[in-house]
Amino acid sequence: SQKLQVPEALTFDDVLLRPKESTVEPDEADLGTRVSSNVELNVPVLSAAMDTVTESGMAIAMARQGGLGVIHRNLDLDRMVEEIEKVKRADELIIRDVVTAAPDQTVRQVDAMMEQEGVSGAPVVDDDDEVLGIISGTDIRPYLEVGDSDEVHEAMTDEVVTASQDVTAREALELMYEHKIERVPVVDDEDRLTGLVTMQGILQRREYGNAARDEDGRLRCGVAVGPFNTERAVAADEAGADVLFIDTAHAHNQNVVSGSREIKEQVDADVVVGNIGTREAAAELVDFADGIKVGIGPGSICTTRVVSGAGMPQITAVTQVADIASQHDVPVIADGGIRYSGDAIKAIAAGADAVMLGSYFAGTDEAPGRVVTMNGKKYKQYRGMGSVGAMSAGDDDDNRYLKDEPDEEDEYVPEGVEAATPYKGSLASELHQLTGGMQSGMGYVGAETIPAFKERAEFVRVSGAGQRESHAHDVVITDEAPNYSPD
Ligand code: RVP
Repeated sequence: SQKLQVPEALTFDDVLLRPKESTVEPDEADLGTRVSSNVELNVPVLSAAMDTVTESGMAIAMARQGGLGVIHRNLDLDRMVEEIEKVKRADELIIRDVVTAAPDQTVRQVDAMMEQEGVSGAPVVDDDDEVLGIISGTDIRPYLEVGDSDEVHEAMTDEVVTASQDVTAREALELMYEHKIERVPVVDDEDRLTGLVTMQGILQRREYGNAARDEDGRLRCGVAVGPFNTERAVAADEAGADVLFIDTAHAHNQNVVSGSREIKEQVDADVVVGNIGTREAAAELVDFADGIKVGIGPGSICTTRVVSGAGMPQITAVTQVADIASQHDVPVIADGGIRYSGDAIKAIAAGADAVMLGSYFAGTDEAPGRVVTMNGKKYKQYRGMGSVGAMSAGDDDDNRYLKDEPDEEDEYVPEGVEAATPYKGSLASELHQLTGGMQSGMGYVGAETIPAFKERAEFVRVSGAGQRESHAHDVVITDEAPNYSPD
């Protein structure tokens, strides 16, 4: 029958990169890319919009390393705004959430407050926010021992060096040097406090030279939103999100397409739409989307293909979408199914500009959730956003996998599972392994940049025997490698 004359679709394990002549040393390979029309990254990697992967902590860490975190949407609107603001403020030169003291507080109160807030000094302001002085541990400690009053206005330094709102890092450093101080309050024309620049903050920004930043030097931040909630999308945009990810399981659905178009018209941020996995779907999105995300069923915790019978193996899905998207200069993100750095660079070879990972990062310190111990091994929780747990946790009217909110838990038809993943330590070291492996792939193919690599890379098809040969085989592994554990 005609029905059975079907095309074949391939995934990561079906292919390998064909080695080519090269003059590129892996550490010279440049991973810079574009994730959407107006947002460039130094590292082509995104952390998944999942409630066990990305909140502000992960998004800050990802952006500092040059990638992008996409905050999940199992959060109410206020929490979402807060999380975005935390990322946008994390590395700001001028801290806006300043811990302040009042002149008539006692030094003991201020000491306790500074300890609790984790700061070592605070501007002293009156009821109108006018700066009266500044107080630090150095002022407080001797005062607690030998002072005869215990009010802040006695103990504080009242000759305060302040800066105006347009201060640069260089100017702030000069003030600090000249006056031997570590923090400079920022004031408006009426001497009212609007922020604070600290030495520690300036040094921290230097530490992350590869960070993904906006034009104002703030960290980049992505956030997932539903296709039918324009209010939420507008709030995310106003909170400063750089990229909105219209987060659906099947974006080649006409309601999703029109909802996404509507959102695109209302916001300044870039709008990435997904997920899809075919050429026809890409053709629907290229004329308005700032980026397209690919993946129907490849995720480690995803059961969509088994539950619904629908899906598209990821290498074929990415090549199909990239065929169309590249003609319209729309970036493509390969989302899901990446277990090793080799998978990530294969996704780029297939035509993606960046990759999104969930399970790879869920075990890191920066992912939400705590470490649990089972049989002496450490794990962190990792669950699909279409799992019963994640669907019932969200108050969302438009969960990605939810058709109609059921009254009873057993009425959900999940497309994801709840699981645990080995605890892995810091995101920075995981990402180092991931990007190091990707650069290695670029070395084997002989391409110094991501665009050049996409052009030059070719696949060979691998048999089952070839795949067994690829993995460690016929040995007993005695020491765990940082970037490999057999499936
Ligand atoms: P992985 O990296 O293989 O763990 O896949 C993560 C991706 O899986 C997510 O970015 C998302 O596209 C998809 N996902 C998330 N939840 C579910 C589900 O419950 N089916 N799938």
